[in-house]
Amino acid sequence: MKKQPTPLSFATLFIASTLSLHVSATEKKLTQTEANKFLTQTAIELEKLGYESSRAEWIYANFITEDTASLAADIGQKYTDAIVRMATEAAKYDSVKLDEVTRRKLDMLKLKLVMPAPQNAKKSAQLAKVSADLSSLYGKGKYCPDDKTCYSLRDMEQIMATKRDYDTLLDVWKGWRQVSVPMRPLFEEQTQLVNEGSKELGYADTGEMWRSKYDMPANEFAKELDRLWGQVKPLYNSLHCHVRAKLGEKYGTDKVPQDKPIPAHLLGNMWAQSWGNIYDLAAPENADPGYDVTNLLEKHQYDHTKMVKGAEKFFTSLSFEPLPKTFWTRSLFLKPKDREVQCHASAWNIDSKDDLRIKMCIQRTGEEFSVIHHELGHNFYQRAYNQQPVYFQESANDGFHEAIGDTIALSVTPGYLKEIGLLDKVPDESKDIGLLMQQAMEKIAFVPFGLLVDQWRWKVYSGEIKPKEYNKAWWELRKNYQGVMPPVARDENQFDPGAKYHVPGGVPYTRYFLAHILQFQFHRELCKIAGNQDPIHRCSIYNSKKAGKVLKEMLEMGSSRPWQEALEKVTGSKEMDATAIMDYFAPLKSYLDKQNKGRSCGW
Ligand code: X8Z
Ligand code: ZN
Repeated sequence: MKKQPTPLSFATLFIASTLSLHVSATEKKLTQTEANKFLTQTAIELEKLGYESSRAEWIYANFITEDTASLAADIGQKYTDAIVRMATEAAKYDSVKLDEVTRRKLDMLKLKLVMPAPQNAKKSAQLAKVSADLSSLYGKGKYCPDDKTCYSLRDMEQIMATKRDYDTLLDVWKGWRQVSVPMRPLFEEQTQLVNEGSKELGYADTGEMWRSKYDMPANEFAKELDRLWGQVKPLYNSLHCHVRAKLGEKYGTDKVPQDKPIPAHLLGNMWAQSWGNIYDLAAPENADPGYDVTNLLEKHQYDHTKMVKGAEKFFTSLSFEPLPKTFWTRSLFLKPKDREVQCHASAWNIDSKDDLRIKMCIQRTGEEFSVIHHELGHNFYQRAYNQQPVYFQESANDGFHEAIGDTIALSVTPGYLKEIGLLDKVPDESKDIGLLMQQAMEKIAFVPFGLLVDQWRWKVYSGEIKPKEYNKAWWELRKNYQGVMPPVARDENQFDPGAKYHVPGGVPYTRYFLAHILQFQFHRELCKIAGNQDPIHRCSIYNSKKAGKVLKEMLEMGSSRPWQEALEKVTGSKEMDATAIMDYFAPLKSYLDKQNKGRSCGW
């Protein structure tokens, strides 16, 4: 279907870059006045189209049938075609002298689409259909090991998180990857079509278009990512070494060889993207904090509403307004029993004003409690920039959108849990290594995964990875960045990238890598503003109106200014910087390096 707009396409990102379609301004004398007129008219149309397509998309994602898919695809096509037309029109002003704000609005428009359709009705309709089919395959995906049993993705994620039997995990890991086999030809076709659309808009390919959204030249942005990854890599390698050793103790070094990548099904997560669920296997002796949030939620009988209310309260404690009444009646919190829904969590602002909603299939776990904070971060951001012109109703860059709720979740510390009555006693500092280990297994483990998904897609879009090597190239990147390997041989009959939501969903992934760097930068600075004196991993900004004020000011900017200025607002710096994440985990790094003495690390 149309993945444009995705729930967060209103979070999808556009930033200044100079796209030149070589349209001469002299064809028709274009001026500042013409540009203003064009932007005023276009804004009205954009608002109308956005509203219409959000509603269609919402219904589809909450009620997946062939009919809702085809309706959403039709409206998605109309939306995409309109934006392609607007972007083409906007490019006609490339060589016209304009004021800064007008220029930025036009730039945003040119970069608005994530999956641009070719300017040919048949091809555009085909792109909408193929995208809808991809998304449906994922949303409806199930694994039925026998006639009587069928597992949803959620069931399988639960198994991956809690079971420790090698073969059970392997079965489910392979089972979920059957879902993506039929996606392969659709993905290939989608790639061709969006590349054609991107070329028509003046980009070499879709990857280049995606990289052009960051207020700097596309190739510099790619280098920036390498630089940030280089900062985190030593810590990742230490964590990898330790976790592999622990897995070797658990499963035997024949199953987990100590000089090879880790088998991808043993890390507690369907995609091996975060490892917090197997914290128990790596928990440091004598430094375990002695509680986990899942148990606390159960003990205190938190249901889904109480979990969402709890997360909302954090935001209101910073002086954000409570969520609107309609949020509570229109959101989807639980997996319905009677119909197919897209369970992958998302946050929406249907009318670009205050019709905020989340769609999640909430489970009572600590991990999901964090995801709720993540989603509400999107909602509070969306509301904060709703006074901006429609062109700037976006985050500073897409990493910012993904980082806000996570920043708040970093403040869900033992001290905070005690304050809200979930925890009786804050463990003393001797237990901090346990907490940091848990956190690193979530956050540090994620970093290379956050990077590699789009390293793969960029190469697919540029043609460097050919369809006949989709899977091979995927597993090479998984090995190189993450040091994980498939537990059984994979080949080109499979399509393992498609087993990750954002690939069939057409949602760029680099944003999550950025978010993991940014959230620690935000946390460090907001803690300073809140007057925190504790070590940074013990800081909670709960109740700090001062921190809330600065955060809100940044969110209210939307994408009206380059992201560097938004970052500066909170952190005083214009650079993304991984020293914050490294500082946060510094005590753990020393611990890991001690543990790893005498082990051979690497793969
Ligand atoms: O997709 C998400 C959010 C919705 S924007 C739940 N995340 C990525 C993922 O699940 O793969 C959050 C972290 C990474
Ligand atoms: Zn998100």
